[in-house]
Amino acid sequence: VALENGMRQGLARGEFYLYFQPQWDLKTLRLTGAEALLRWHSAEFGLVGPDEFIPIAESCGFIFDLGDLVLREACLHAVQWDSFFPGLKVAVNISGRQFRQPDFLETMACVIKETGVRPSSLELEFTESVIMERAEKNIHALQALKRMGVKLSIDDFGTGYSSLNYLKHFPIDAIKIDRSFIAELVTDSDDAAIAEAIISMAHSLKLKVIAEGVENDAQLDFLVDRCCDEAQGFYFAPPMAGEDFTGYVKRFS
Ligand code: G
Ligand code: G
Ligand code: MN
Ligand code: NA
Repeated sequence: VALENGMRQGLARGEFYLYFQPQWDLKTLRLTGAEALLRWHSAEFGLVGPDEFIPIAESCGFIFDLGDLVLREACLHAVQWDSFFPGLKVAVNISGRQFRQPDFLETMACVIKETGVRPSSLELEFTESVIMERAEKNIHALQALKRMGVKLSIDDFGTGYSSLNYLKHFPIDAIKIDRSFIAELVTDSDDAAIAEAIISMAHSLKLKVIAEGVENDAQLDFLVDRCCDEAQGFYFAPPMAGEDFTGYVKRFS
């Protein structure tokens, strides 16, 4: 309850802001965009991580206000970066409760219109579990999002329950291999087999694959050899503040 009240005050005080982690194309070796990651620098509690406050925000409904802020901020940044790096995309994490909110599609359309973001520079990430529950209903919502022109991806792929049969019915553009499979990629033959299988399955379904949590050369070599499309992780850069990412984009544009 202390955190819950703290979050509401924190939002009013502007204590929430986005960090951005670069994503790179492994074939062209070009910067492709960034994942937006929410941060809370609380005057009262110090730096609080999303793993801690997102679940609380979800359970108390604060995620609606927070999700709005994230969408708007991400779009405003995307507009700015698109002006000197055309096509750069910004990926935004969408929580389950936010997605299930009846006016989510309406909010999305509003934010696109109000910020003037090029819809194709926006990628929405849904976790496997969010997409798989109420799968039939989700297909329609996802199709509506596709019609708006935004890209869609499945986050933390491989960690949840997933029906591969459903996967082919979802209008998804990309799959993100969870970093738990990348961590021991080179030393654990099971993780290597899983990563390899995800890449080949995704490509058979004409989906792009993004590896998360890439930290070293050996992991990168493995992924390049298997034709993984994109990667993010400390090997390239940690998540950084918006103005730092602006400098980063200028360096690589
Ligand atoms: O940045 P960090 O590794 O601490 O993020 C931890 C988790 O919090 C990640 O799983 C990420 O998906 C989630 N997360 C980060 N930012 C957001 C956000 O803006 N919205 C939602 N729903 N989840 C986020
Ligand atoms: O959405 P997702 O659950 O993937 O959130 C990404 C989180 O992973 C961010 O909080 C980010 O700080 C963290 N992260 C990003 N790159 C790396 C990495 O290379 N290694 C590890 N261990 N964590 C990372
Ligand atoms: Mn994510
Ligand atoms: Na993830």
